[in-house]
Amino acid sequence: MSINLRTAYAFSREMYPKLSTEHIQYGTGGFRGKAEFLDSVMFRMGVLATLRSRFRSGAAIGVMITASHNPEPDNGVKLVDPKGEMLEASWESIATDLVNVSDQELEQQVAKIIKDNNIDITSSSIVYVGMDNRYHSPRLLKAVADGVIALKGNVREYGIVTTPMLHYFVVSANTKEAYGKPMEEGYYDKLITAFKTLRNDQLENGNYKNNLIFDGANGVGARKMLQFIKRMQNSLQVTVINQGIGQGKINEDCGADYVKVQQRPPKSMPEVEPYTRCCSVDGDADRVVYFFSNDKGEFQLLDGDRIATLVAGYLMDLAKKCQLDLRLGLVQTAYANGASTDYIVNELKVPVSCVPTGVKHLHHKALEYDIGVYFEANGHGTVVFSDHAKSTVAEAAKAGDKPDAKIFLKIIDLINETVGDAISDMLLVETILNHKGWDVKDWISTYTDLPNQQLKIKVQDRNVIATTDAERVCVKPEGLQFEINKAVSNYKRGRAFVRPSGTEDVVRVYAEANTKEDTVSLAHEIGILVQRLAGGVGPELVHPNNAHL
Ligand code: NG1
Ligand code: ZN
Repeated sequence: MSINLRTAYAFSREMYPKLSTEHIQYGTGGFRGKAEFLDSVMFRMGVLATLRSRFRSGAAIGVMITASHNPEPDNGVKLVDPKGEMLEASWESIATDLVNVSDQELEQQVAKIIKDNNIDITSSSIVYVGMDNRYHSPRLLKAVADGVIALKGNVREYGIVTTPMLHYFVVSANTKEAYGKPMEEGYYDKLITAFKTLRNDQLENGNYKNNLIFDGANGVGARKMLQFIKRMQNSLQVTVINQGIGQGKINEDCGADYVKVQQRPPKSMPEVEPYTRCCSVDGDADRVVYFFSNDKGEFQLLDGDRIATLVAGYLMDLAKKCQLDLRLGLVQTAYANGASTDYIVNELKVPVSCVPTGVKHLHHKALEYDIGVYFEANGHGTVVFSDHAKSTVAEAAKAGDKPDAKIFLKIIDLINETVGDAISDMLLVETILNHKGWDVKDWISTYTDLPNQQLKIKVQDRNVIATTDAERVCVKPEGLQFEINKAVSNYKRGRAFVRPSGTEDVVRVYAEANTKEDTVSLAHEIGILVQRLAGGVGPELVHPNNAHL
């Protein structure tokens, strides 16, 4: 097989010219930006995915086209490595260099990647491509596919799928189907079979009622949930709201990010009984948070930290009941509510570690345990099991004398270990609540969240902020951390940090404190500090209490 690269680049210049010279970076969620500027990025990512597949001896590489929880005009692309993990860090910079070179330099840059990595460009390759349901996604998918074809690679298009489905397909293919069948039906089958077995016809138990409201964020998760419902035969009663298609824009006033950050239900929320269990996923269905309103009509959030503690507690009990000596650990980020960390340390007595934002950091750390539970507060997370854990549980289940080991085995099947999966996580939470006979009141009473708030601050260049210690300490610009410490010291149980977003052109501020009022004030103070010391643009932040003045 010979590849005429020159023809490929001429083709790319005409079909996918680079329209913007603004530098973009492969961040926490790959490349993100306004969809109209992404065609050349997509073409080049098709090229890169093919090279990566060849570099990894022909293993399937995934390319997901989505801007996750971001608004409809945005889109993005991220690559999935052979084991289902996010693209290896050293290739993130290769990706960044590749999308930033001019059309004229593209040929040379690709040649450099091939040479530096000693890639045999005639060897076999396969790229799996999926997309969310944004209207520009099909156009961008074609650009990725053309990038693959330009290098005479093979491409398999999955059409509209959730991000975790694509990760599952990649892993299934690369494990020669040991993990499952790399097709949509294979994914439904695996999860639904495990879920139904675990429910074992006990659809209600104690306080647990078989009834859930599912906010699909007008995204791909809504569509896939409807497919689940068709196949689940009422083993879970779900009402899907924000289904997309004529019901609103993706993530607009709904979805996991809106619910978590705004701390309120989706705008389109129907009237429901107090304490009705509701959950929201994001646009590509890799995050989920739960919520409900109490009998005073107050909104109550059960976020990723709650899911993590629920899951870790349950798995710990299960391991104990099966008398299995497995090391369980929990991984969080700085966004985890301080109260959840206290609960994990003091009540669950599980080792907990804090890593920088971005699922790749959490996933990586979780792999150090036999059972690694990781969740970002925003609801992105899963559980990973070591080979030792899997074989120990399988042996115990086979021995037959411990019925809980059979449950444990099915729980492993129900979990999409490849990446955070909103639907799989939701099915896991439903299973645990059912087994415990818990409703949302029982669940939320495990600990009391500290009030918390996030702000986005626009600055000239967000990279003037540099952090250390899992993003909890700001080392640049000089003096900012000193001022943050000073502000925090005035608040009981106060904690705050700042970091540049990896997916949006903003600096994020996080604050928590003993009361809601204190939290709002602390967040405001820190926001002003960022504006003053890190090159804020636009008008100075107004304290919400003065907003009407
Ligand atoms: P950035 O924009 O880097 O904060 C956001 C989320 C991450 C992760 C990525 C990927 C927060 C505070 N940050 O990253 O947790 O989910 O998007 O989509 O929620
Ligand atoms: Zn997402």
